[in-house]
Amino acid sequence: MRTVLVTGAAGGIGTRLRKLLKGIYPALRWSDIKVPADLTKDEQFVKADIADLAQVEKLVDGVDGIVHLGGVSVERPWEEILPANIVGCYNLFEAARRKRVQRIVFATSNHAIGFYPRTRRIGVDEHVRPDGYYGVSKVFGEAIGALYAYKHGLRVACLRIGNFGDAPLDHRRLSIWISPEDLVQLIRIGLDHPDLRYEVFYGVSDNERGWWDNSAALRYGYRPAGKSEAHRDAALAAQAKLPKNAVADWYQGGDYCAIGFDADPNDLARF
Ligand code: 15L
Repeated sequence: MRTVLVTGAAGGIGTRLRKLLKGIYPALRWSDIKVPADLTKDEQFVKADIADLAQVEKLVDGVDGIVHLGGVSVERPWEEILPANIVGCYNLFEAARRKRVQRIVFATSNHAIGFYPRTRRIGVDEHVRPDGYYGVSKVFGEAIGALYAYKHGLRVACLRIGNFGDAPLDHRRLSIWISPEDLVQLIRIGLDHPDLRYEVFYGVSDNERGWWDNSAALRYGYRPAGKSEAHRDAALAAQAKLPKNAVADWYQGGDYCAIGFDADPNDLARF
């Protein structure tokens, strides 16, 4: 991997990666729909709207690998998700195919499987259970990744990221937290591992309370170092200040599951 493009450079994860990936790959190209406030002179930045295929084709020209973080990163109305996350994701894969990019690491999300109860341990072979339009867009990204891998020969790693940050923020995040360094490990596996064709990995640290079987990532050499239990007291103290919600507290996706929820809450424990 010589030249790596990272989309979503101005977002929370992109902003951290701009420091963490420096020096790992010879050339890094950063992109976003808006210019990052802290952009430095030595960073190569291309402003682009991923909803526009012509712009994306130019953007990916000459890169070997892409880390696709761009698009909408939270639950939003369908009208916002469609151009940024569905059309944008198609554009990214299609432009990569046309310009012969070898690899894509796609940032999917725990919200692709948010409607699994916290009592279930799941791997990557269960049915998806998206918890909103955002989650649906991540399922779409995982699917188009598989299509372009098996039909067009791209190498694709989909990282179902839990919650990225220096520490887990609350009770739920104690199960799904991923440290910045562990995410970098997974990105490097996605960009560099010689045996990879298409995989879905959980973007999660080594959390005692984890809900996900991440053996696929472990098989590829992932050795997470972060442990959420080290931050337990602070996370539980923060949780104690949050309102309770039967739906959000039951499902892995938390608050996203409760947005617009109007199914029978008595069914929670049955499904
Ligand atoms: C995500 O996918 C979001 O991008 C992030 O903002 C958080 O909401 C995270 O999931 C989470 O579930 O904590």
